[in-house]
Amino acid sequence: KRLPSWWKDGVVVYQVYPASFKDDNGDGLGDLRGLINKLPYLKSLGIDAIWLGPHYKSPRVDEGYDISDYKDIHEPFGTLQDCQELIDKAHSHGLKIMFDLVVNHCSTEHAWFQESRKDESNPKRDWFYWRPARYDADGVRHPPNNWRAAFGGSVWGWDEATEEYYLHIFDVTQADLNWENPEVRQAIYKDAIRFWLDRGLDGFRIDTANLYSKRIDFPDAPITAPETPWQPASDLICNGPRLHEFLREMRRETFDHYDCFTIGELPNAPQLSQVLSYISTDAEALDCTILFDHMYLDHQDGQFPLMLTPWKLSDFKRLAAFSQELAEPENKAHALSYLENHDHARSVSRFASDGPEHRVASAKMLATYLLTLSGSLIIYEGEEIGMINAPKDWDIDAEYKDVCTVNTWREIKSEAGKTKDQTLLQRGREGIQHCARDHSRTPMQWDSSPNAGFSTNGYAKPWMRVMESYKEGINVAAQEDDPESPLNFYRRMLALRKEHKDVFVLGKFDLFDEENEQTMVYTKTSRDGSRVALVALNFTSEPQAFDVPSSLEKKSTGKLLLCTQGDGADGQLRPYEARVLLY
Ligand code: TEU
Repeated sequence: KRLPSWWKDGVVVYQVYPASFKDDNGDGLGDLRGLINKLPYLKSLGIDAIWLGPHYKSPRVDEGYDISDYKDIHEPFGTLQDCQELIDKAHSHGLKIMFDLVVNHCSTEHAWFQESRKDESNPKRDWFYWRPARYDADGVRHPPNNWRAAFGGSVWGWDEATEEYYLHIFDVTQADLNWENPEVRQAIYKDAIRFWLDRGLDGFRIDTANLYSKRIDFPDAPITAPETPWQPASDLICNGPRLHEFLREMRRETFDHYDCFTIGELPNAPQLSQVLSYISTDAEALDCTILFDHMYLDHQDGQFPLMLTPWKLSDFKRLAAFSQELAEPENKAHALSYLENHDHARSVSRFASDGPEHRVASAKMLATYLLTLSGSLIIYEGEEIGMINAPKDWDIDAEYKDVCTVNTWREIKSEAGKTKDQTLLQRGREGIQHCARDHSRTPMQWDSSPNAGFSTNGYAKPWMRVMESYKEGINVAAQEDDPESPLNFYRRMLALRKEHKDVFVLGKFDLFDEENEQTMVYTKTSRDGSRVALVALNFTSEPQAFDVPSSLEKKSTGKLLLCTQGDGADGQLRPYEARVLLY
């Protein structure tokens, strides 16, 4: 049985992307010392915990999601000793700290894979999925099946020396670990999990947690992208036959022995019953999940990832209601919400407006939404100052670094070159400019000094270009001094969330006017029914009327708890306004 849990009542987790948070040693890359020095800042926000993105030893082809040693730190980030100091200092500030657990795959530079690829009789050969080639009638070699890798191309990497293919769902340097082999599972539990929990870690955000078990008969995926040889195969890759067994075993052998929190990423798990089968307390698997569907509202991965598609507020609302449903007591589960992370572009740019006129209002409106949802939340670095997407004039070839963007852009250019399809090129560019993962990975904007004060050394060239928007008030120092800034709004909202925990953290979520494409109106009701908060959000640049649900009109008039624009006396919501009333 689990030990008592620090997260059970709902916590706010702040995600730090180590490369881009704060550079202390002046090499242009963030580091652990930079983060340690910023702990007082994080504490001042009113958050409960930190989730640190992968900081382990890694060639960083996929920014650290390609780990070459689970028990060591990426050298430019610091040492094991720095990491211990980070854990201890976070605790002394009253903050919990979680790391990323990336064990569906490891880097091909990991000693396990290096051994495995030596020869077919190596004791670690079976630690990865090695399969022979298929040959067609003309004797041409083909991979074992037609699955498309997440970052493009086949999921099978050819090994010249042993003349076999190995499986990689992501990049060719991210080899999938063979979870079917019990030795592999034990090695993961020991090196990647217990090693850190024994050093005082408070939990993990678990990368791609529903990929550990896949269809190992490796059938071909149905052809849904006929223009290319490689087919999307999520249904064969995710939620495989032994997944529940693996997740339960992992928990029994590791997490159950510590007071820790597990947030599992579940791509491609759209059904409530399926999600609950992983996160309800009865499931004894994960504590909660990162859901994905709302992150794909404005783009689709078809033949190429990142192709824009118009999104509807009504769909956004429906998905919000879906994830809040997890917080209903009969589901015996814990809800978790977020609008940003290192895999998605900035929410102000995607879901509201990042033009100078509306971006502050937009950031506060989205904050009001997120911070009034039940359960736990994740806030991503820079979200609290309303950081926006990179400007459209950034050259994709020069400034975008993400392996997914780089591969996608290369494929699109090559296809457009062959077919002379200018529209494809244009659509590809627009998708990247709006939705690429790079937008959330630019350096954190701390002040108005060169490069936004990201680096102690203003002359160091940051690993990714810094956005000029730091000169326009999107930086921490400028916002500290402004009571109306997004930063101070987040602080106030985090305090209000705690003060009215019964409605905001624990309350029941009810959506009104679901089909309205301009405003989002919902109530949060305390479980004893005695208190109700009405939240009204304007997602447009025009004033909008909103209706108070008739059930509330009968009650006494609501007391204005907050209004992000004006005095809240208008009958209408101003552009991108958020208003909360208490009944
Ligand atoms: O992401 C998993 C995931 O399924 C996606 O959101 C992924 O970013 C998308 O398929 C790319 O097109 C996790 C990590 O968050 C991500 O940064 C890693 O790249 C990925 O796993 C592999 O470890």
